Amino acid sequence: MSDSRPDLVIYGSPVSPFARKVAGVCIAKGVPYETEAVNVFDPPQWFRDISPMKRIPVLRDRSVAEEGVAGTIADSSAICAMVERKHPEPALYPADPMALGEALFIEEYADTSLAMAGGLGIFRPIFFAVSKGQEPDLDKARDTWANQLPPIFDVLEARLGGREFFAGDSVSIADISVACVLMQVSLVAETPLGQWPALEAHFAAMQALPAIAEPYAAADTIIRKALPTRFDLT
Ligand SMILES: N[C@@H](CCC(=O)N[C@@H](CS)C(=O)NCC(=O)O)C(=O)O
Repeated sequence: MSDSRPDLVIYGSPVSPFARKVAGVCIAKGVPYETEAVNVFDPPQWFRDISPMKRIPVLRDRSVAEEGVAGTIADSSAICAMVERKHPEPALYPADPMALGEALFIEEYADTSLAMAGGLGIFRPIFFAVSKGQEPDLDKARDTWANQLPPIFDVLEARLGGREFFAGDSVSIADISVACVLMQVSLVAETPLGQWPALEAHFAAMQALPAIAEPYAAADTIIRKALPTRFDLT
């Protein structure tokens, strides 16, 4: 009897922008995957063993090993690079050395600066409070939208330089990373980007891609149960 299960399992939740990034890379490449939910705030021992930084996502490749540390990779950037090598088409990392470097920098910038501001400054103060039955910290979220995010959006706008993609001439890991992290804000708040027209156009184009839209829809279904409408932070 053949095993019809996909090789790849994403441990985590679509509510994580980093788990959505990995799912997006798989979708863009047509690679089947499963998602297995893990409560990262109180993970079981088997998950602590495969996630030394106690973070989601972690990927398992069942074709390598079905349990234990073997066959697992922690950290979305490491996972996406591995999936690219295993499934090279369509390429999501530019071949040109400079464009590759630019793509990896934008991925890192999204995963750190943008994620810190959007996640810790907006998503968590709203969603974590609401899911505990508390009032959302809208002052903090509004301050983040007004003061912390604009300089980051300025950088992204400048790096786009009016182009369609952040690096190279097709969708890359940079575009997927920025969209997944920015959508963490969209899960809980409106994201008016009129001041940054290239970023606004990029964000709209990315949201139309199944690689971005499908994992986001899974997260949105979860979030909307606790938070029926998004906040206006302006
Ligand atoms: N650099 C990591 C970041 C992963 C990360 O921060 N994940 C969050 C969820 S979005 C997490 O696991 N947080 C657990 C915690 O804060 O204890 C990656 O790209 O995978």
